[in-house]
Amino acid sequence: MSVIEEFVKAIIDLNEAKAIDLAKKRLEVEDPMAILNDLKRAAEVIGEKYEKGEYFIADLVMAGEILKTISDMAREKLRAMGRAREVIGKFVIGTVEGDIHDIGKNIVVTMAEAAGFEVIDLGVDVAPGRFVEAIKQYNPDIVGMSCLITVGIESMKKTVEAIKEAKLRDKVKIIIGGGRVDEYAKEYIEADAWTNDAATGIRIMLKWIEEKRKIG
Ligand code: B12
Repeated sequence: MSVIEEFVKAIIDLNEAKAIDLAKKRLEVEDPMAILNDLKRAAEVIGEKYEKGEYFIADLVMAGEILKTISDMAREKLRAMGRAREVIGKFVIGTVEGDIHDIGKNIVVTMAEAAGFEVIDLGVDVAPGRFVEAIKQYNPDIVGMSCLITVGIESMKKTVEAIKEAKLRDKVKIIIGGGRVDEYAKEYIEADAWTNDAATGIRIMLKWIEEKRKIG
């Protein structure tokens, strides 16, 4: 078995010590992005096991701890690799109301900072009103919403509606991300883009900033 497969298997098996040990070894020689992608792969299998009844909530909690520890290690290395010198735009992000998953969101935060965004992270379980207040206070170019559970789709819709009601929709681009979003959700929520991959999200955001600069 390759180190990568061994690493993914250790996470799926909830073997914390082995997973962390392999993560340390891999981070010495590999791009942290590769490790983050493998975390997502492992998380998907863990989610499937939970759905099938092979894993229980305690396993999900254990998985959350392992994923968080390793993603924090990879984020630390990403940060150490250097932050962009120039601030290129402002980005407000949060996990929407009713949802407390934040491992993916935190990866997006780190990558957005590395790409040159000033990031205002509202945390988890963020009510629509808090997104609206943050737009008023920080005047961001882009708002990001993360959602991993089905009920979060309605929270995203409500958040966009609140932004519209506050007459702020034209001022921001909105990107949604996380395991529960797709093209259909994007249309329903009336967001500008969707992704379930942080790197793709950052590429979309950079394109928006470039377009804005051309117009402005
Ligand atoms: C770990 C985990 C937990 C941990 C979370 C710890 C934490 N601090 O986040 C804990 C144990 C707390 C937890 C709780 C629950 N969980 Co949970 N959890 C997971 C699990 C296994 C992994 C999630 C994860 O971290 N993935 C790894 C990261 C890196 O991936 P990601 O989040 O998708 O992020 C990437 C991209 O999507 C993207 N991205 C994410 N957000 C954004 C935002 C923007 C703007 C952009 C651009 C990109 C972007 O960037 C990231 C990197 O590429 C998933 C399984 C799965 N398939 O996701 C279930 C899962 C999400 N959980 C689930 C459930 C049901 C729950 C609970 C309801 C269980 C319960 N009965 O209590 C609670 C919900 C509590 C709540 N109100 O939110 C279900 C949701 C099903 C559904 N359709 O609603 C899942 C899918 C498992 C399953 N298959 O059943 N969970």
